[in-house]
Amino acid sequence: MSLHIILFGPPGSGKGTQSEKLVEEFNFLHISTGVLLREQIEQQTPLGIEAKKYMNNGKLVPDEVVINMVKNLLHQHPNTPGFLYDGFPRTIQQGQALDSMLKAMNTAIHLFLALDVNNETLIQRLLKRGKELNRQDDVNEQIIRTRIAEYKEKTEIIKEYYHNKAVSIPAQESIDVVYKKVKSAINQTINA
Ligand code: B4P
Repeated sequence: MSLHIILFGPPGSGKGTQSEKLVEEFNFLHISTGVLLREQIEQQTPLGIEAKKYMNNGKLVPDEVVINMVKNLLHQHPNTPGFLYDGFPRTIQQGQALDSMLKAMNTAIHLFLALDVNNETLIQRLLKRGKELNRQDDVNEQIIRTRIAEYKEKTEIIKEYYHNKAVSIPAQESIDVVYKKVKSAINQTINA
């Protein structure tokens, strides 16, 4: 049976960073809607051209776009040890769509890991990445603040939606310290 784990948190909380380490250690399939969207932008597909308008302004991309991307991936990997959702779901509608897809596969979310970091640290981390990688949505503090506001308005509530699967992880410390906590929560789920 494959595990289904959501890695949740505001922009800059370490979702992508922790996912990389988890994928290496547990061999999970990494489903990052942010990565998938940036690939579409890179390839200048119609989907990518549309998504770019939202992403570069710090706004969420429309639900149907991301839901379809995830749906396609779920059916392509029947034998993976686990699916790691990074940055998805970001709205209640996306959460409901994911639950229906999993129900149709006779499974459900096993663990919802919520990374907690304060706003000032988020902004500093993203501005630093903006300088290092020149990611368009990281270079401007106002766009970063819009992303955090979108998170507060549309995304944060998802933690309540998955409350019976949720584990909060204080994620202010170094990448390796946070990883130890994330890994321990996953091992507890595996061994339950
Ligand atoms: P994402 O690609 O998901 O990007 P993100 O939220 O900024 O976080 P990410 O996971 O990449 O970065 P991390 O915190 O690991 O989304 C980008 C955009 O795509 C969204 O704004 C939206 O427009 C769109 N989108 C994506 N999914 C969508 C969906 N489902 N619905 C609608 N729209 C969607 O790392 C940030 C930085 O912090 C890194 O430089 C890292 O090195 C550093 N860092 C991480 N942990 C640290 C630690 N413990 N200590 C110090 N630095 C740390």
